[in-house]
Amino acid sequence: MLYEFIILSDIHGNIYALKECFKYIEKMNFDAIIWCGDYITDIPKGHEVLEAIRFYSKKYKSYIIKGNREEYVLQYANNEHKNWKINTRYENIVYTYKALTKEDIKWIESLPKNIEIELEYGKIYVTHKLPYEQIDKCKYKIFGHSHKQYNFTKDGVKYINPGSIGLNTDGIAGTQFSTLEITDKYEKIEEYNIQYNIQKPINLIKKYEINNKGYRWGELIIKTIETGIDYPQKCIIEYNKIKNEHNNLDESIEIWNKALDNAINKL
Ligand SMILES: [Mn+2]
Repeated sequence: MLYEFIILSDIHGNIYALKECFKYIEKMNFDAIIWCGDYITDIPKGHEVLEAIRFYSKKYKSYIIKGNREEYVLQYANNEHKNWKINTRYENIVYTYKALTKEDIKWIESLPKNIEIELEYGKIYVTHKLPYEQIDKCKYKIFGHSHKQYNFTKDGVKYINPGSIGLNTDGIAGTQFSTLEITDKYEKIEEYNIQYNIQKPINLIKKYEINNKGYRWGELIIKTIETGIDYPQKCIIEYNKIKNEHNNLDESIEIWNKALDNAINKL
């Protein structure tokens, strides 16, 4: 038997990048799409992305799991985080939640955290974060989360991270996915890096005042789309550094914005 999979992950609300990838994917031969989580937050088209996944998963056989961003939104929806509000560091989650429908929430609730796909060649284990745990009869571990595209073999298991559709941190201004072909004679992994019109998500974020006031998360996301460098991470490192220097344990928007300016201007 021959199996061909499309593997994609970490869309982060970037409907434009997702649509661009599907221009290529729709011309390919494959058996199923493996969706590795983090479809929403950051770029404010979460609802549209979920609609698109539901559409494509009716058209093509799909294995779909949830990522940590879906879990955060579900936790917020279930009132588990009383301190997650607009004008806090968590507003990205709050805004994402507000733009979703009840159907969207129900749908992400229905997604599993992991999936096992049984093939005669062994098992494919799909989860959001790099899995260290031993999985019985597992030949492939497929995951996302780091927004970096790579694959390697360890102890007879092939690890595949397809990078990020919406917000890669591989240093490219573009979108990524991978494919996996398995036969009884060989296996083949291909990594796609595709240019698209990054002005579309950037202009969208700029239009959303909510992304540019308060904690200005949108500014970090724009820089990452432009460069493929992890600016949110840089900002968080700066933030913790300043907080430690000043022995300040409280959440502070002033410190956050100073950290953000440092992160953006330093490079
Ligand atoms: Mn993630």
